[in-house]
Amino acid sequence: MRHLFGIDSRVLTASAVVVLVALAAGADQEVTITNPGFEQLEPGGVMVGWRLVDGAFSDGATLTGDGESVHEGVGSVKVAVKGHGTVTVESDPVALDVGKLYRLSGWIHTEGAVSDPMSKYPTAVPACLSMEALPFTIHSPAVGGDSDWTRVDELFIATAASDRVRLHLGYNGTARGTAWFDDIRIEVVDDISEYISPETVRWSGDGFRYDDQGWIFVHIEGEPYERGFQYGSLMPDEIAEYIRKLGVVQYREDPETGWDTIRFEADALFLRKYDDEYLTEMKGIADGAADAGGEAWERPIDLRDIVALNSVVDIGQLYDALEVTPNSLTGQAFVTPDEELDIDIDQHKCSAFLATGPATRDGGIVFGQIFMWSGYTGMHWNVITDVVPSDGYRLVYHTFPGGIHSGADFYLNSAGIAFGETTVMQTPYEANSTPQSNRARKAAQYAASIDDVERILWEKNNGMYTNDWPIADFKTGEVAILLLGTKEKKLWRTSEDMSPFGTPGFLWANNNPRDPEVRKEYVAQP
Ligand SMILES: [Ca+2]
Repeated sequence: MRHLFGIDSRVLTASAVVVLVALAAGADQEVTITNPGFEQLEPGGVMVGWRLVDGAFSDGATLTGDGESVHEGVGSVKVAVKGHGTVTVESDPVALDVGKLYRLSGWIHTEGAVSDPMSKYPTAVPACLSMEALPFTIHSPAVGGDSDWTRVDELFIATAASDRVRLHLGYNGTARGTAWFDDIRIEVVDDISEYISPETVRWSGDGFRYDDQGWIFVHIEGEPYERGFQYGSLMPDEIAEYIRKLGVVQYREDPETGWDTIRFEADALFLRKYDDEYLTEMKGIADGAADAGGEAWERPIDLRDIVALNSVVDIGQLYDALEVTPNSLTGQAFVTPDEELDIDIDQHKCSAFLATGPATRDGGIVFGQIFMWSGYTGMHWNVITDVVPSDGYRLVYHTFPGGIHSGADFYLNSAGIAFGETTVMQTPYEANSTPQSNRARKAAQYAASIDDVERILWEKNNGMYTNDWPIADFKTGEVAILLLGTKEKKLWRTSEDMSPFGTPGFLWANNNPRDPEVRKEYVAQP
């Protein structure tokens, strides 16, 4: 290793200054990055601590140390593309605390840096900073055109204990031109108000809500009625708007009548099947929303509205379920194998995978799921609800305004359990049982193991929303998929026989009911 351009005395002085500044700010507040100011080159001109990322640069892209255009010190890093292209440069690993807030910053100078105007989604940007573990949507503000040295920064919450800084020219698409980077820093940010401005946080008792990049985060806690009241009072307008749209979907010409139909169905079939705990929570949501001015067709939101809102998924499955649910004349009616193969296009819904042990780089669990729903009402599924209940585990789930269950489905709890769901063909309806929305929520609140999730989803199963339920236990590293029919179920788990998967440590769900006993439920039996 040698110092860039051989001016050792200047480099030593600069290092001493950096050390003093770091001590003044609290030595643990700055994350160590190798060669953050691009002052050091290996023999042969290779930049110490930074490199091009394999597979993330186009032909002719270059990374060089530069001593002419610098922000501080004697060197910077210069990246360029040939024509339109892309370059990603990454640092040596940096150590972060998962869940902690950091600020990534640096200086960028560009000449003729212009991104591809034809790239629509994601939107291509010229030069910016990001972290390897962050999704492509999270990066610093971009610098482009002919720009003098410009400071950019980006707050992020660490998602990996070992991450890398990334420097981009042509990110989320291509760009042309040249960019210089210098003085990259990562600092711990202790004050959460730098990320979420206190003025944007709304409170209700111990509950609060804030909005971030299109998502609504709502935290509620306490006894069922108390936490429900917090929930409803924190999003009356969103609940009202979601109700209105569900009414439109049901009956476009007269949405109020459409919604009354859903309310009647939910009241007749499901309201009395919810556990006391969840009915009480929904009563709290209704009262909280009404208290905060939430209205449906100029009357205050009430309990039946919130029960209907939370029963929409169960109701939606009834049409298919009744096709295969027996009555006293059943015996002639059946679904032929050919008909079963002729799966309607809208049967192809959410998909998910689980990987662990031999299927992941570090042996830990990776859980991925996509959610599919119509866009008209689906845009309102932008709520992340965080519940600290008086009984059971803390749980976090992705849902719609006023959802006591996820529906999406995506749950995490403080016992280390995560589970999701992907739809398969609907099995029969079991009228005298508990709604799936109740069972799924209960599993998320009370399960501490894969066995618990299976047991709670299975107990008093009403058969609605026949699903593959991917389940992960982060305490043990085990993952599983539960195919839950109405009278039949099948669990595959990585600690046991995984036939017919045959992929060690890897399970997936793609709307295909793999178990023959569950498939038999598609034929209505007398
Ligand atoms: Ca420098």
